[in-house]
Amino acid sequence: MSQSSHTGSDRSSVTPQFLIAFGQTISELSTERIVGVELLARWRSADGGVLLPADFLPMIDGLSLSAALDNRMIRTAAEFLSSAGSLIEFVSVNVGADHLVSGALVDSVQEIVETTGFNPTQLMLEVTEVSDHTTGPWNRNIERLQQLGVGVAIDDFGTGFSSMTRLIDAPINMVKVDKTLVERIDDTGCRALLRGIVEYAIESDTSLVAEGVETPTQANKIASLGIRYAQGFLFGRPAPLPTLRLDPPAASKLGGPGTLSLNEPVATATALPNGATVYRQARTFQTAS
Ligand code: G
Ligand code: MN
Repeated sequence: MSQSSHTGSDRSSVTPQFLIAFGQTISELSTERIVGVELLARWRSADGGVLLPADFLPMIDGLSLSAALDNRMIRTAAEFLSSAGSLIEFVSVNVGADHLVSGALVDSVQEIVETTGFNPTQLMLEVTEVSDHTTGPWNRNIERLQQLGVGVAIDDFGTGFSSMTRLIDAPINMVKVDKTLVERIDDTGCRALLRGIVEYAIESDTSLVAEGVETPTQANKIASLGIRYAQGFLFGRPAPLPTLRLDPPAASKLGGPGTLSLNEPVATATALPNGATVYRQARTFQTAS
């Protein structure tokens, strides 16, 4: 960065202190329970606007700054888990495939686990295959993360370079089915392929998340195929972490009747350090089949 040709104001727009973390919830379809939160990096620009990764990633040229962004988000995940970790099962963070393949990611994660003391089994790292990386380092570093207790998810599965052989060679913990496949859920071929992924997930104990679920119809079709988890605007839009609601919805998002579960407490309240109170309600829903 010291050799950057950016002007002063441009530089301030890519200075890490303007990084903010949004979160988007991930729900279990059968219960509509919120099981996880994906952290999404946003940058506050110099003029006060919010930049999406598509806007700022082109400014991050080179591995070292994008690795710094990954590490910063992993630290944010550790902080978030210290306040909300008892309410959810995991927090996921998007990391660069080059960062994973280089091995530096594993070293950083290990250092953050040691210095912050968060529970590594509550961290999921999402990686998107953007090119045909060498299999050896890819598999080895995934295995090292898993040995630390950290989970690995393949993001945007079904598009780009994500390949089936990767899944066969290196067992991962979660597959996130890309939004483009969710949009084609009525397509016979798409459904057949997804059924295959569901079989794979059962066989290898991999969690399946459908991404970009926007309608109750999509959610019900996804659920009936056997995909367990979903994420998308239907369940919650990305929002700044302090405003994120982790309690179940008051009414079923899938259109089924909501029923209170009688064998669990009606609600437990947890005070967060930011002063907000999170109510976790024991509520189960029947999904329309
Ligand atoms: O590649 P990845 O899955 O990490 O991308 C997450 C991005 O997808 C977020 O920036 C978020 O704003 C967007 N997103 C999440 N859910 C939906 C959705 O239901 N519809 C659309 N159009 N975008 C979504
Ligand atoms: Mn992601």
